[in-house]
Amino acid sequence: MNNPGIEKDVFALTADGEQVDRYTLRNVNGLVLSLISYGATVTELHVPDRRGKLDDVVLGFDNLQQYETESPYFGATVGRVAFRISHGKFTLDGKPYNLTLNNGPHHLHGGPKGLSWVVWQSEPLQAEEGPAVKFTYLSPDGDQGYPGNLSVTVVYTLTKRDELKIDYTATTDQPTPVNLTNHTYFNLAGAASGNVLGHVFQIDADRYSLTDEAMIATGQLAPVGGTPMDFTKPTAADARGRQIGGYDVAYLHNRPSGSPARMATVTESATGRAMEVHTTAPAIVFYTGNYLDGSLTGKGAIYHKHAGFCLETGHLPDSVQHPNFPSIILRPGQTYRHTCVYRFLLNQRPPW
Ligand code: FUC
Repeated sequence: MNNPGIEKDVFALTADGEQVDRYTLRNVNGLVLSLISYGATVTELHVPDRRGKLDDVVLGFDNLQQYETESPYFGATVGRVAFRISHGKFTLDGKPYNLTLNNGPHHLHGGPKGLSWVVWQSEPLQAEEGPAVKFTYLSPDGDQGYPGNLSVTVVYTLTKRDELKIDYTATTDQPTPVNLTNHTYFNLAGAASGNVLGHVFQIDADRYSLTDEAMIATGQLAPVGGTPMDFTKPTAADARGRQIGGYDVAYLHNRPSGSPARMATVTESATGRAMEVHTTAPAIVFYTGNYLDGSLTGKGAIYHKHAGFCLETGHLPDSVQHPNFPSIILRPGQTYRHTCVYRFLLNQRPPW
């Protein structure tokens, strides 16, 4: 059981009787990652603390029914277009589209039956970097209102370098917007340990996206300097975060690059755990579980407000309505690519 590798079993059947598979991956340093084919979801991630004690550092549930009915996207793959699209509307090549609505009058995280809420095809891979699982899904033309048949692949690898690496690709047969992300809620002190606002965050971004009272992007990018959004230097989320009800902020990377570049670092002093986020994507959404309210339970925990944080890499929210934001339109013949790496720094000091 302690050898590096991969095991597969049946997690459960959905309410519709579809089989959901589970994969358990182990790397050479004892990290353990569990994934399920419902939503191509991260359900467990066990990481050693400074004394070598393993804790599960991601929020999750104990059974599939909770993932199907009440999940705030715990660990899920999100798309076709993550984050909010105002009133679910966009125009592409002169043609208007109306998406399904699931956040008041708005479209959130790909809609009510988006990629987080379906069973994906899956197969184990033994990559040179470590054990991996490939998930694929064909989202049909018109799915949630989006044009084109979209073929999506997500590969999770638990690398020898203690990384949870996520590689996304997608192709389409009609022009369509694509912005995939992963919605894992981390708590570096352990899933059941409570509030994450004491964690220290550094985010390599000088600008963030302004939003209105419904959390819809206005299209304006503002400097972080002098605001509670400034994480250019390592800062606990606590002091400033409580005043604004926690963070739910999209940042634009200072140095976007074609290959994964470090965009954020998080440390937790009690356990000594530290994690870096590297991505090819131009943006990251920092969310501190502001909508958790104690009504969800799992892994022996009650998930209160700020029980976990998400660092979701991708493009800026509502890019389809703001031509000044980097484009998320994928066209036939092109391949969408996005890599996100969550790297755990074992027995290493964070870079400050
Ligand atoms: C994050 C936030 C959203 C939403 C969702 C569940 O992506 O940006 O506001 O609450 O999670």
